[in-house]
Amino acid sequence: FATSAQDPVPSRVRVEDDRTGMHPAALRRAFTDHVQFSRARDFEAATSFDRFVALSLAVRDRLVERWSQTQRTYYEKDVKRAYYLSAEFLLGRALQSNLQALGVEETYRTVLKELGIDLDEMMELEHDAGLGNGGLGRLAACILESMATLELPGQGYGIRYEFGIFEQIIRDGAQVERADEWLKFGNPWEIERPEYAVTVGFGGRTEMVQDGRGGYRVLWNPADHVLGVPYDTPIAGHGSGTVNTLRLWAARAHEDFDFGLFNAGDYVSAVQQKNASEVISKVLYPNDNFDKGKELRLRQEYFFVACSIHDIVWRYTKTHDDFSKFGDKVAIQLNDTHPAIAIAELMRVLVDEHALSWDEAWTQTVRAFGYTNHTLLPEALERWPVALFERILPRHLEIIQEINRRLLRAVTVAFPYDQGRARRMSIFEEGPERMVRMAHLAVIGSHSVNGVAKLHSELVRTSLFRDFHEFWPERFSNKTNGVTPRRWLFACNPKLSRLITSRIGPRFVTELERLAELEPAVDDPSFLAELRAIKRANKEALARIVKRDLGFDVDVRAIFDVQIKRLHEYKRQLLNALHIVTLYLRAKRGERVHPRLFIFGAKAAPGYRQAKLIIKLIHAIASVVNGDSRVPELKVAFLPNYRVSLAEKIIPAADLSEQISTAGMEASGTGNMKLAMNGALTIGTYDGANIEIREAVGAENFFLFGLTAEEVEARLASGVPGRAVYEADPELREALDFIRSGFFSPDEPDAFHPLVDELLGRDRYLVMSDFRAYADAQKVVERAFLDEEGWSRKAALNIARVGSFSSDRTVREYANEIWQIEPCPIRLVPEDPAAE
Ligand code: 4GP
Repeated sequence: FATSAQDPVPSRVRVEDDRTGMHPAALRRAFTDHVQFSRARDFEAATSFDRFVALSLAVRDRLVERWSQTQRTYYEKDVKRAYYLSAEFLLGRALQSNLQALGVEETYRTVLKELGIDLDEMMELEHDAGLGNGGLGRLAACILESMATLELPGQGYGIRYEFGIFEQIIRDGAQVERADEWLKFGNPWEIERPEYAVTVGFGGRTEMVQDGRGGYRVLWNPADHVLGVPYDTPIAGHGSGTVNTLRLWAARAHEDFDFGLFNAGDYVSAVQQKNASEVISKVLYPNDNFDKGKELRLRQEYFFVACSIHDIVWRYTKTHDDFSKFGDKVAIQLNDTHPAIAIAELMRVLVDEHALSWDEAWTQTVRAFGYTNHTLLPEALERWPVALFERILPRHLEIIQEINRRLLRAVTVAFPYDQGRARRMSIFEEGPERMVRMAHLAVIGSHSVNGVAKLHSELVRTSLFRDFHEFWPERFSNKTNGVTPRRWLFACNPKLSRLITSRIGPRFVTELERLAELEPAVDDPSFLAELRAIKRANKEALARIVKRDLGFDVDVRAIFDVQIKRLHEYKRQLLNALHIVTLYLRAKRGERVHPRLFIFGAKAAPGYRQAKLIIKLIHAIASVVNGDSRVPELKVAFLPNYRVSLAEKIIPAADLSEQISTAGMEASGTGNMKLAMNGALTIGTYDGANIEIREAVGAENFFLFGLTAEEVEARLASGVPGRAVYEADPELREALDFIRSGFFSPDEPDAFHPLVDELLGRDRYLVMSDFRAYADAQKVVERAFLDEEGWSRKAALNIARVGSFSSDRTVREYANEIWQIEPCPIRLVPEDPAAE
């Protein structure tokens, strides 16, 4: 084979064949062989999708050796491992990440080019793995990637949803949902492992039986069983030899799922009932920051938790005869309360199945668990009716009652004259319907509780879990979120990465703090000019997407003003919309406004009426504004089906990052970090990680506005209605009047009255209260943007100063302060003795 690319493999790696070799010749053979043998296609007849799968398999082969070696090393060294339990993993695409992790992207690009294939086009064929709603699920994906890059022994556990987050279609300016058939054409990254299937019980009864040692133990006889089949996905570290595992469980009917019907000869009904079990892993609940309390959701949670705890205990007992070291070898992180039932499940397994005493089991359980809280919104806190719990998980309810009994005894001893405290701290909420509070279970059963940004962790301590913090102050800490710079800078913004590399070398990719070395360059006009040229090129690329998907031209000199995140009232897309209307009316009056393109990406939960109406309003405004040839300076682009792979295209093109939540309501935010890392300036409230971003980049490089969390609390308590603000602000009044009059919805003039009524009434998210400060801050933005040089200097400072928002920093903090795990470097085999 004639080859043109350089061999990127260090000389000590000797293995060199079609399955593992990194030489251009081996990469080429691997690809063409997979087309021929895995897809059974002549090269000429292969479709582009065949090629995508073949390339993915060739890349996967190269991960497999490292994957096995990683798992073997962990086992041999008997290292402590961290298990990340999460109902969501919003992974996005894998091909480019894996190519880059292995360091073969450029080699493959050249090899494919010789075959007449464009790698970038090929990467576009991959369907996003959308097994999450938003921030919480994407954080889980960043954390796994950072663990592998930092060579930390870790594993993720979750659910292999057959349908991930729904596909959003816009029809007549409104959101319509379609099922996300991400597995329709197969998933080249996963490996099914039916041999490790786990049986999970539901329902039934408990009884006391003799334990054979003169005592008694509890026996749970579940009414139904479901099988959990694991599917493993490799999570490769960038430039490390580590490949960790994400194990996702799929529900299958258990063989005895309905003996009765089979015996009665009703074969067809019996087979039909298989569906009832398999429905458990069918679909991701599409709610962000909201708990709907559905029975099937509780079943999903217990299903994946029971499988995962079984797996963790099984792995531990392979190398240990008793459980005295369980907490030394196992850390389990609960990504919010969705997997919190794991605390009761581990107790059940240790006490009922392994005959530990309650105290021994509880000691190991608390040592193992850590809990991360991701939201303070009351509607998101999981509470389950006791009656439902008893029906589905009778043994777990007994265990939770015992956990609670012991807690309340301890609380009463510590605070003997404080009756209210025991009631407030109880796992059970009394009322017309008794409820199980999952957050309380999570706090009581974990040695560590953390929030995800400084302000949020402070509010966790002082409001949400105030009593618990007084009782166990040492349990509480902060772990500010981060994002992986591999995906959110290196991969999504190759031009900027090249510029950074040309100035400070490539090590920022795994050591993001090194971005600080760019600081001297912010006063170098040639650096700033290059930065501007890159932003412009990225904006041109996004403009082509807008043209392709929405059909209109945009001026790349406009401010690209970006709000991309789930549609939620507390995130206040409505505030942004009111500002657009204000600018539009100013322009109509002949005032000068700088050209702007407002870019939105947002899915609304299918059952969230106000959120869907806000999407409709944005489309209605877009249709008027974009169609008004007398106001050519303003355009509104709502890009449908916002998802990880779309974010990767929008973020590098953003000038302005909208982080405008009601203060105290956005736990952290992570899009704010991604946008700043790519040189967008933030307009934001004093909320979540915005506060820390502003501290890092400098107040003069951040557009702050609005009420503080304390002021929000006070104002909500005193109940200032939106109408008072409306009366006092003529510009706001005009904007709202236009919306209410049906100007943007002539066919349906009343369409947006529910939104206006909320604003003029309760205004729960203080959109009205913050409007003037926001509109004024936007004027400051516009002035700053007119100063090209000044703006790019601010952008450069944002890039240079966001080094601490890497998920590597976050994961290091979890590893050192919560999990107590250490890096375990993987030596690739066989080593070349000559290289030693
Ligand atoms: C989200 C928070 O809303 C967001 O602020 C945070 O950055 C993210 O978690 C990761 O910590 N919470 C959820 C949720 O997505 O459903 O609670």
